[in-house]
Amino acid sequence: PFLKNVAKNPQFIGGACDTTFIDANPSLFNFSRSEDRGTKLLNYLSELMVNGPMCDLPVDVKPADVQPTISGHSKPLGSTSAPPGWRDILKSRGPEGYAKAVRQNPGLLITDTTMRDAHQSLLATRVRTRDLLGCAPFVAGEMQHLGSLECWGGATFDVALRFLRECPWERLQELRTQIPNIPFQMLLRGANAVGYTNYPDNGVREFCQLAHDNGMDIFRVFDCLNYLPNLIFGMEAAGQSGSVVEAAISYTSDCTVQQGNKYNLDYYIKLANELVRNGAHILCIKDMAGLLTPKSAHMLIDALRQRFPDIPIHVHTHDTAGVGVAAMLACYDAGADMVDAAVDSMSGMTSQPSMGALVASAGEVDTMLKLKNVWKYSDYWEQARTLYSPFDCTATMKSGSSDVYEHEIPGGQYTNLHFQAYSMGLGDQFKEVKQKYAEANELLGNIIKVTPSSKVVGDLAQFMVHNNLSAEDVKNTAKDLSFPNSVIDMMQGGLGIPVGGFPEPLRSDIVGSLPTIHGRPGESMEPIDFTKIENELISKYKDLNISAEDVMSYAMYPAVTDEYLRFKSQYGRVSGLETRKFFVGPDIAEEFDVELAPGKIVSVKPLAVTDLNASGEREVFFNYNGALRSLMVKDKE
Ligand code: 3PY
Ligand code: ZN
Repeated sequence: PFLKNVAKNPQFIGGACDTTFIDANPSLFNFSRSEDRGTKLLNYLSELMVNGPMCDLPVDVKPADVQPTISGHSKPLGSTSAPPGWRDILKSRGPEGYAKAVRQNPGLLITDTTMRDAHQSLLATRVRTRDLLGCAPFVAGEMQHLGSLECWGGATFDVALRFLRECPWERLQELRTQIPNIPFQMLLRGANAVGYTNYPDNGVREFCQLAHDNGMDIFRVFDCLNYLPNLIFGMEAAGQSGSVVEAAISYTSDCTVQQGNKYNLDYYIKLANELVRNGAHILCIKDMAGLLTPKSAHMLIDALRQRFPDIPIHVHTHDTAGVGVAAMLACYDAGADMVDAAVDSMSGMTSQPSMGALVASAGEVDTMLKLKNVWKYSDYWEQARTLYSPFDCTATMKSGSSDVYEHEIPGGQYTNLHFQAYSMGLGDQFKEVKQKYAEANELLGNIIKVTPSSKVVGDLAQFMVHNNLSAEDVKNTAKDLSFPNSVIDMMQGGLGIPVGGFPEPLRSDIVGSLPTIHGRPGESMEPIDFTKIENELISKYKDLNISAEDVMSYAMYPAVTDEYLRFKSQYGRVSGLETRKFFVGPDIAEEFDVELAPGKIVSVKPLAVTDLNASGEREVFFNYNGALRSLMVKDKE
């Protein structure tokens, strides 16, 4: 636009200009409103430079100024040159054939959770697609014997749209292109899909199909109450898409305690039996809080192995108490085929146990992974992690803690609650929150606690802390208390029913005259009208190409997706920006390239931000691809 303005200026065309020409002609910088990608990008950068980060940085530290690198394999390999991996087996033999091959594999397969659960548990789920892609060629080229790569689902879907302003579907597509040889695995919250409440059946079915069509291979399906109808429904939705169905039993309590424990060994075996009968390709024990000890892990896996000799068993855990590697080795010893690990620099505490430690302990031959590659991969993440230091749980959390055996808080939630308490300078409150969490769980009938039921228990615990209520107070005054909505909804049956039901009279006291849902909630919900959503989005965002994926994002998260599309329409695609610049903006005089669209690279250098003018604005000057550009930005201070 600057060049165009100059070219149209009669004084310039007439040659009558000197070095004061620019100063004397401020109108040269009055650009007509341009919709081009570059202008949108500069809009975004200048907003950050004038008004600071658009999303809250919980800790007052800047992301590091690093470009994470990995030795060798910096370029995508492409589907023909990637070495064969387990996905090639899946593609040629189908889900049953893959499951059979996993079961027949004599060693221990590792699922790498670095790209999903590890950063969900340690870095508030903030890792951007760009930094996942930075190590993707290496993963495809050197880690091809991973049994699977958990890289999608859980909280990543919501956080990508809400905070990272990027499309989760594009993440899946781009990772798929760069890692064609390792099966991708996602976490599906059963009838809650990737959300926090049950969705209508057609929503979950269509979601699974679209995820499969975009490259997802394995769905780990769980239900937050181990409610069988929800689990079976989620399994069917995943299976109908053509994917591998990994049916997950959420693990709680201590299965070695048989008496007076509703979650004893018998409970798990009966549930496993139902899941196997209903078409699971793989059986998973999902230990979301990290409660499995070597003893309980061995007992549980041994019992399942004896009972179900043909089905692959996959175990997921968190290292909160510090026993993760030992527990996973016990699982291997008892006959598990696959366990989850996170690369060393993204492991430990509330994340998964260390991949390097597992490979060293189980053996390179057994795991088919080379330690030297794990270390290179870990080096990458050690650098990449510093880009997320404002979100890193180690700002407040210095270790794991074995009191998880008492409160049973899942890994990701433990990090959140810890951070909330400590960042308010109320470290003491965390102890109280943990105590109340255990009490709230008992009040609600000792339920399975994993997203979203864990959030309900957490909400009740915080409600009790803030209102200074004991469990007895809650029971005695339930009719008069204004419970959090999540608690009321769960008591109405919105998430399904836990084993043994919810305790009475508390349930009735909380629900009062509100209706109760009978049976599987999704069944009685009005189907999602995808055509209506599509039409609405097309007419609202005329400048965007609304895709089936956008429509699905909207169906899952209407308000969040609406805000994401509004952002995209205003600022364009920001996923090409380096992470530090995305979060806090660039420094003055820092020169950098941005990939605006695949293959379209532009060069940017911020030159100056002016003082505030009379209308409360600042002017931000850039050198953009060699041309001078400036934008006026309202200072919100
Ligand atoms: C999620 O649902 O996101 C989880 O990670 C549960 O463990
Ligand atoms: Zn987990």
